[in-house]
Amino acid sequence: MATMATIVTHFSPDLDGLMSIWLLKRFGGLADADLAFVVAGQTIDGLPADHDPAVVHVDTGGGRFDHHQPEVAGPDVCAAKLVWQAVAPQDEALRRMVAYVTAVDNAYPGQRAAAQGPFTLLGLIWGNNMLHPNPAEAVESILPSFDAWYAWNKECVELEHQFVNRIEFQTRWGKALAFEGDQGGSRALAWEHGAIIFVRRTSRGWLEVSARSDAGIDLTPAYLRVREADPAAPWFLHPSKRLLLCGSPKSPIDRPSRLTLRELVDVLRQV
Ligand SMILES: [Mn+2]
Repeated sequence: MATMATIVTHFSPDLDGLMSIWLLKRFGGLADADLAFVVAGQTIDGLPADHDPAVVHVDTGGGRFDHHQPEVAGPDVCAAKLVWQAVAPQDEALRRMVAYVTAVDNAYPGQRAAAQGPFTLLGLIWGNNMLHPNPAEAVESILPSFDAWYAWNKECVELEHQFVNRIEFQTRWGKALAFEGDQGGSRALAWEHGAIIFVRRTSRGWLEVSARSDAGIDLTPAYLRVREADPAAPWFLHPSKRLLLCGSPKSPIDRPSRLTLRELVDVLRQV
């Protein structure tokens, strides 16, 4: 695609249009493209959407990156999906993001609650469009949120690959899962694996033992045992009694516990 390109979408760009623009700018070689806006469904100057390779229409105009034409429309398609298939179809993190956009753009019943919650990407987009009447400013303002969303999804994909190295074991409270790694989403993934106790050691040696919030667990006995096992380490039992920490990104420490993940697992088995 040419460098001096223009990306066209409809006024008040929505999640689908924004995701399409973001994909073209980050993965489609159109980082420096200008932005232009039309009434939804239309094209620049009323010309066919794809007649000029330097003008790329997304989510409007009936071209290759629109899905409102009868021959393309369907519950499993959106503009962002068409763009993704064209620019980066092998990227698993993008596939997940596009799946979400597809669900929202087609108003899948299960997505309505997520879309209307108190703090959602759609809410940010809506408010952002309110704050920036100039749609080009609105787009530039929201695109970094997609960068962050992508970074998070990549981390989740990587985490799932690394999760084959998890340790599952039994405790007095029930199933526990231990994991060595730095990814923030690992605790939620542990709950998905049916654990109610999550144990983690980061690359900096920081340790975490946490209990699922609805499991009614008091980690005080674990706190007493880890203090016996490594008295010199700065163990911290959160007032909720569900979280036992020894260093964390919010509370970084230079001298972590000497316990390895295996040793911590052994301690917890014996609580
Ligand atoms: Mn759309």
